[in-house]
Amino acid sequence: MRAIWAGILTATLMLGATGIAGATVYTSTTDLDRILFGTGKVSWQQEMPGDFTMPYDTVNSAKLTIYSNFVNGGNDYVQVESNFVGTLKNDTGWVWFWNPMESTKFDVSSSISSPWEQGQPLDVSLFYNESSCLDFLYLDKSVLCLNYNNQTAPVPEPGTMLLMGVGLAGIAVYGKRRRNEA
Ligand SMILES: [Ca+2]
Ligand SMILES: [Ca+2]
Ligand SMILES: [Ca+2]
Repeated sequence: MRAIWAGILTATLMLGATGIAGATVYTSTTDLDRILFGTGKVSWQQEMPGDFTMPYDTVNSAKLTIYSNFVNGGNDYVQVESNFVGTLKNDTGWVWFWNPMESTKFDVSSSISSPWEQGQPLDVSLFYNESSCLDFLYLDKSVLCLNYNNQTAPVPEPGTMLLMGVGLAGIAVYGKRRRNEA
């Protein structure tokens, strides 16, 4: 009898304690497509997976790639969730009419931290400085690649709650019997 109660209780606690975990890869693209002159700030939101929340989910890696060209000076700073993550790579194209897009990859994993609400986007800002004569930069798009362990918040189901109740009652009865026997 004792073993049956212990088995039910263990199974119940295991069901209630954890959801299903697994590494998930998610990507989102934000089209920016703009020419920036002088100095200033551009902000945008990068979509995050709809089932991502913190606590519960954990980030394995998070890379944000920004595509741009005609970038000069190494003074164009990228901020993610209020953290500076680096500068845009200077443009290496030298032919005006043939200028391939440059990509700069930023590690933004430390910018994604608890608490993170469901549906909350990633806030990104670019502080640009293209202030020399006739200077500008072209901002094309940003792409997020997020690898995370998706875990669901434990939601006890009515059946589980009932089992747990029965299990606890069993322990109480068992304990009382032992005391009475002693
Ligand atoms: Ca989740
Ligand atoms: Ca430039
Ligand atoms: Ca610059």
